[in-house]
Amino acid sequence: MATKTPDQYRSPVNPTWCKDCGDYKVLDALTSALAEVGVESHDIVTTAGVGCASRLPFYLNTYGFHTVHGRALPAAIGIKVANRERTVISVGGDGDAFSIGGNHFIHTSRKNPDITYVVMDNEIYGLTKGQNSPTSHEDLLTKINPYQVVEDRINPVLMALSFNTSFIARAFCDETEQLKNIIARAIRHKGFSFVHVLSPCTQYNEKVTYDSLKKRIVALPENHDRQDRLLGMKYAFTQEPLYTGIFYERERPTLLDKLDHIKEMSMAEIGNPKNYNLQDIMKQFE
Ligand SMILES: Cc1ncc(C[n+]2csc(CCOP(=O)(O)OP(=O)(O)O)c2C)c(N)n1
Ligand code: SF4
Ligand SMILES: [Mg+2]
Repeated sequence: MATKTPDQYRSPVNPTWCKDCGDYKVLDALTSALAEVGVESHDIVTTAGVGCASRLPFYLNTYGFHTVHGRALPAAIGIKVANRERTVISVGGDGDAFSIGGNHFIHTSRKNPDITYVVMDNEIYGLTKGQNSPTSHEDLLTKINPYQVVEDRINPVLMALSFNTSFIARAFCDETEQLKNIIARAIRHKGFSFVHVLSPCTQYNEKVTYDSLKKRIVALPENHDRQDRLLGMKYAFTQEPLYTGIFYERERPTLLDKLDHIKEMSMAEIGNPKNYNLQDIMKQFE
């Protein structure tokens, strides 16, 4: 297999993101990770919902599906089940993933399909010009919450740990080497892998900046036991510092493993399907 370069995974489309948007760095890290893993462009499918972050598949030289808001994951599951050889990657923002699409995040974790989900969290709805998202800080006043934010914020990594997502990591987009390594490992992981990326919006969230994040983040201890979900929760619960790295990583049967098993069991029960007669089945219900 010839060595791949990140450029091979970029489409000719120029991103419409604002200057210095964190998502550029995620795009670079993702293409570098794909080059490292070495998967062919035509074997990759990316899906996204709606938002600035969700525009990412346009900039990739892969198959892509820009779905509707919050529906990147169900589309990805369908694609993986129908095309098991494909590498399937979903991307999106914090609003897309945890607000309108929050429900899918829970149930995708339960199904454990072999797909990777990269969420670019800027703690704001960027595309629609700055409304609070589920990860926004309670002090962030915006046009829709000019006096006080009425909802508590959520903690995506802690949520994923409670859903037993089989690979869970957090990274800062400006730590490009760490982000690339984590995404590459997430892609190689067999099962549902979630990468929570801290990715500033330079237009609509002046509280979450490169400088403020740089001051808050600390890498997880090198000897962190990634199989220990409870320990992962302890680190995820901590907000100061904000830990980065792989919190949890444990493979278990994937959705396709389970579907294959069901198929085997049903085949064993009915024998050769060619000999099976629909009329005989219908008679059971007469
Ligand atoms: C069903 C539906 N509801 C609302 C919208 C409007 N809308 C588009 S993007 C978005 C939020 C995007 O926020 P996020 O996912 O955090 O992405 P960002 O733009 O911050 O990267 C909303 C509410 C929509 N497109 N469709
Ligand atoms: S509005 Fe924010 S999230 Fe959207 S492209 Fe601009 S900087 Fe990035
Ligand atoms: Mg956002």
